[in-house]
Amino acid sequence: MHRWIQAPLLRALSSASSQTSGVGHLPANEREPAGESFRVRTVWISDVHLGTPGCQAEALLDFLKRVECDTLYLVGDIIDGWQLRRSWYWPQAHNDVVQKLLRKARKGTRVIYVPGNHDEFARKFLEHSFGGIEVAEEWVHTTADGRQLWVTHGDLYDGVIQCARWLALLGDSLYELTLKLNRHLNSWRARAGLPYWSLSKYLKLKVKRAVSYVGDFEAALAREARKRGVDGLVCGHIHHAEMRDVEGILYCNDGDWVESLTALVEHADGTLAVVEWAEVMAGRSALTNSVARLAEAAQPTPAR
Ligand SMILES: [Mn+2]
Repeated sequence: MHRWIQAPLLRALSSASSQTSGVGHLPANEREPAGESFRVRTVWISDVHLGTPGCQAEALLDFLKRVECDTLYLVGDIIDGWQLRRSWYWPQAHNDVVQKLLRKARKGTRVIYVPGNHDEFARKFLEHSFGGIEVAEEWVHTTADGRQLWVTHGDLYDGVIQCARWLALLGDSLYELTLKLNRHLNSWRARAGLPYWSLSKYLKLKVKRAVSYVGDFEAALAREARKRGVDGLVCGHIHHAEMRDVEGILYCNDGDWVESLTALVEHADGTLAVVEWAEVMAGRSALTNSVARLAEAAQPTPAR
């Protein structure tokens, strides 16, 4: 990574780790009470793309605020070095995500960071730790029921990235464009009272399914997992959360936080599940609205 990116990033990371509490500003994640939270054994998130306007940092903060876990895996593309190299974009919410992650590490969550292609700069720090976050090239996780899951971002097994980096970079710019359209479309939908709908997700599924890209990716990873003698794998990279059997290997993809807002979790008994946070948030606001309507209806009519 270029030094001019590295310096502000490291500054952001180090100021976050040596948090001066007290005077004035408290990070957003420490201002609000925890509210309703839930506990799982393990959480996997990836493809957050901090440093890009597409990153849905507020939704991720909402998730991180409410989830408690023993181990948190950051499965790559957490910080988008490719985008930051083109233009610097680092709003407060993105800092808050970094601070929240460091805070979790400080408070006893084991945080393991497996870098991806957009944050390949972090691969320079393999076997090091940033404020308690361990950086590793890949990992093998053992579930509570004894299954072994290989954890990798997945880009190393992506035919497009491996064979034609220029195509990957072009695809990246087109992807940014659809994300931009997606933001405009959804701010319009929000004004019209319609729920969030991902244009980019829709287009990508159409296009990539058509060229059997997703299938090839899944099969390549399952083959690698079999070579390693594990029961399954957890990856990210293609921004499509999924859990399915691929030739006898459990393929899990934790999705992303730019369009689908998903995470993979392991419950105390070893059961795995994909969490769709957009749905959780929509459910919550529907509940808040109906409670507000009920409260309104219960108001006595003022006597005249
Ligand atoms: Mn990736």
